[in-house]
This record gives sequence, C-alpha cells and structure tokens, in this order.
Amino acid sequence: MTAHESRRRDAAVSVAAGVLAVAASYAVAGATASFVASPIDRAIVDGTPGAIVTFMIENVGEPAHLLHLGGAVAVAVGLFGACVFGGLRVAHRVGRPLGGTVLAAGAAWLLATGLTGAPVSAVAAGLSAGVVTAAGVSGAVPDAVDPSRRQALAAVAAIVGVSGAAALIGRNRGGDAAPAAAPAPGAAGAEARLGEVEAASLDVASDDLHGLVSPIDEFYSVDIAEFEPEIPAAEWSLTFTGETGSDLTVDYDELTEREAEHRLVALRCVGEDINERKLDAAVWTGTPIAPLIDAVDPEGACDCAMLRGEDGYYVQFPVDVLSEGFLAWGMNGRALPPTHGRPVRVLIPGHWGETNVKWLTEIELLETEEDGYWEERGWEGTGPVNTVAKLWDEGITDLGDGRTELAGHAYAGTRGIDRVEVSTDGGETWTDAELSAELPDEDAWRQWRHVFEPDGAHEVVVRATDGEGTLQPAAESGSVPSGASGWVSRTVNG
Ligand SMILES: Nc1nc2c(c(=O)[nH]1)N[C@H]1C(S)=C(S)[C@@H](COP(=O)(O)O)O[C@H]1N2
Ligand SMILES: [Mo]
Repeated sequence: MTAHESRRRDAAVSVAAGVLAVAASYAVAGATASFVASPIDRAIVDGTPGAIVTFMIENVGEPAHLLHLGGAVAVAVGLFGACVFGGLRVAHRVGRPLGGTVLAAGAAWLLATGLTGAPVSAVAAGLSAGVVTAAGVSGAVPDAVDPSRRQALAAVAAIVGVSGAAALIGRNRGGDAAPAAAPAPGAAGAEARLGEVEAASLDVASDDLHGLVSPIDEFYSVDIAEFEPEIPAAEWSLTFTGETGSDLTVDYDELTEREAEHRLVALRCVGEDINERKLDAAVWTGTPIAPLIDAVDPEGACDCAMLRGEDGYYVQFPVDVLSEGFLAWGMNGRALPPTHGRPVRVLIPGHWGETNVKWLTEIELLETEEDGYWEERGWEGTGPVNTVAKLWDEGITDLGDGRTELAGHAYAGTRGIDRVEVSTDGGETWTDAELSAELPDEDAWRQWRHVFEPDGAHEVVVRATDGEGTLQPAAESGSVPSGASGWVSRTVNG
C-alpha cells in the first residue's frame, strides 16, 4: 500500500470510528446532556443569530431541530474521527500500534469528557475509538480503497447495524424515556388535589380532549437544548447570587421539607399561534418562593432578577413578579418529569411560559436590567399572557344524533376566565358556552362546551372574556414578539 493509500484508508476508518464513538455515546447517555453531540448542538443554537432562530421557528418549525441536530452529530463524528486518525497515523508512521491505539482512545475519552463533563459515560466514546483504532492498525478492517467491495459493504453494514442498535438502546435512556417518575415528596396531597380538579372537569363527548389536567405525556414542552440536563435530586441546589443582602443556597431536601402546596397552573408559550397547542395545565407540587426572596433581601437598583437553568437558559423579570412564584418538584403527583425541569422548576403565575425556568439552579439579583435568552432573540415574552379560547380538532365531535359538540379550553392567566362565547355564523350572533366550575387556583384555565345542530358548513368563532371583564381582542396578530391575538375561527362540518 502506498503512503497515499494508507492515508485514505486511515481516513475512512476514522470516519467509521467517529460514527461508532457517537453511536456508543448515545447508547450510554441517551438524549441527555451527557451525549457528546449535546454541547455541540447547544453551541450551534447559541451561536445562531436571533433573527435566523425566529425565522426558523416561524417558517420551518419543528423540523428545524433536525438541521442543527444533524450539524451537531456531523461535527461530533468529525472530532472523534480526528482522534482516531491521529492514533492511526502514529501507529503507521511511527510504527507504534499500541501507542496509537491508546492515544486514540485517550484523546476520544478526553474529548468526550471535555464536551460533556461526564467522565464515566465518556468511556463509551473512548473505548469504541480505541477498538476501531486497534482494528485499523491490525488490518482487521477491510481496506476502504480496496476494490473488494463486499468487504467494504460489510463494514458499512456493520457500522449501520451497530449504530442502529445504539440508537435503540439510547432511546430507552434519559430524556422522556427515563424511568417512570417516583411519587413526589408530598404526593399524597397531590393525588387528592388531582382527584378534585379532575372531578371539576367538564364531561365532554370527545375521548381525545383532556380535561382540566393535561396528562404528563401530552403536556407540551419547549426546550432551547435538544438534550435535557440530568440533575440527580441529591446534587441539585438553588443559589441566590448578585445584589443580595445575604447569600442563600437551598438543596432539594431543604426545599421539599418546606410546606407543600398543590396548585393547578397552566403554561402557555408566547411563540404559539392563536389555535396552536402549546397551552397545558397540571397540578404541580411545590412551595412558594417568597420566603426565600425575603431571606436573601434583594438590593439591586432594578428590582429585577435573572433566573438560570442548568441547560444554559436564562430569563429576566421583576423581583415582584418572581415573588409570586412557586418552586415545583412534582407534577400530577409524580416527581417532575425530566422534560419539565427535574428536579425543580419555577412557575410564575399568569406570565408567558418562558418565565417558568426548568432545571432552575441560580437566581441572580441584578443591578440593571438585562435581556434573557428569548429577549436577545427578539421576543417580548416575560409579561402576562394574552386571553385566548381554543378550539382544537379533538374538541369537535359529531354526536351522531344530528348535533355537534364544540369543546375547548380558555386561559387568561391570573385574570381568570369569566365567559366564553361561541358563534356558529362567522361572528354574527353569539351564545354563551357552558364553563367548568371556577377553581380557587390563581393561574388556572377553564373548559368550555357548546352543542349545536349544524346545517351544512358553519364558520365557528370562539372568544373569551377575562375575569376583569375584558373581551379577548379581535385584532389578529402573529406570535412575534409578544404573543398571538385574535379570535379562533374555523369551519366545522364543511
Ligand atoms: N431551563 C429552561 N427553562 C425553560 C425553557 C428552556 O428551554 N430551558 N423553555 C421555556 C419556554 S419557552 C416555555 S414555553 C416553558 C415550557 O415549559 P414545559 O416544557 O414544561 O411545557 O418552559 C420555559 N422554561
Ligand atoms: Mo415558550
């Protein structure tokens, strides 16, 4: 083999090794922050200019994730491949096969540890890099430039097979697939409260439309990071920093020993379209944040705080608003699921979803106002939510007797909902919908229901009036920068 051929062969083996190292890392870490592509993905997302992020959210939507994710995986493959290429070169040029193998494995392990800060799961990437280098050195890997295609194909098939297996293993780890959450501290009270709230739900005909409590696996989720942080409760703490009169750090045990409350709280993302489904509610278990704020005695001139999550997310808003907040460790009677901020998140009554920081680890009291993650990207989503009444597909049910049931949810944050009206003639005439009972929770939503006898196609419009008597504005606007407005209107029976 000429020197040139040998280099090409090493390059091919290195790409294969890069793929395997990334696959092995995924098999061990799953879709978590310990997966080697995770920090790269975050760097890509953080480095993308805000205007592009907003353009992608508006025009590409969810599939845009695949773009940065694919880029992150490709970069990871390149980096681990480079470790192996270095090892192979040392083995061939200097004639030190063992040295080259150890070098490749060590470099890959160091790289994975450096990227993720998780030395134990980094062993997977280091080991697979070492194994492939050893195979490449010993000649056990088919010559990639050899015309013997069968061997090359077999190698590709093996890589695809191993990666596929790794993907399957990884999917069952971490992220949403983490072991079903244990009951949260104070869960007994949560179960009772959950029962009460469910009993207050309207009895709608549709099986697919949930009531006042969104099931955990249907609750929407918005993350800036593709891979969620994993923080064992025993290692979690919340620290108050910055302009404080006295410092304070609370750990999980100290927090959950405080008096627990079980609140029905709805969340709504400022980025959703008027009838989208980024609005949900759960019964959250937690404790008010006000006593902690009092204890730290904020002194900053702006009376504002920057909240930070372990995933690198940050958002800033007034201390007064924060003082109304609730630190939650339970959701619908279970420990907080990974996707929703395990072990602890904050819930800010009545403000847009972005203020509800998940994996909350730091609250910095500021001297002057600063932009949060989304505000740096052009959003203005730290204020109170807009009023909305929804009519989703699953809320439209043909009752089979000539009647159609329309049902949905309405939300206006802490203003509450007083009334939902339905028009079946495009807004000419309006009828009051039936409403679910009003609950004591300050940031709850309500359900509405209206049955009518359709006669051909109907233009159905719904609108809510909040607890202050203000009708949901009819003027339509998109979600950027401060939330969608207008009335939900759709053709039924058409
Ligand atoms: N740490 C962290 N907190 C976060 C986010 C995030 O990406 N990271 N997303 C925010 C946004 S934009 C919304 S709408 C809500 C969604 O909460 P959920 O995923 O539990 O529904 O979380 C907020 N808190
Ligand atoms: Mo959001």
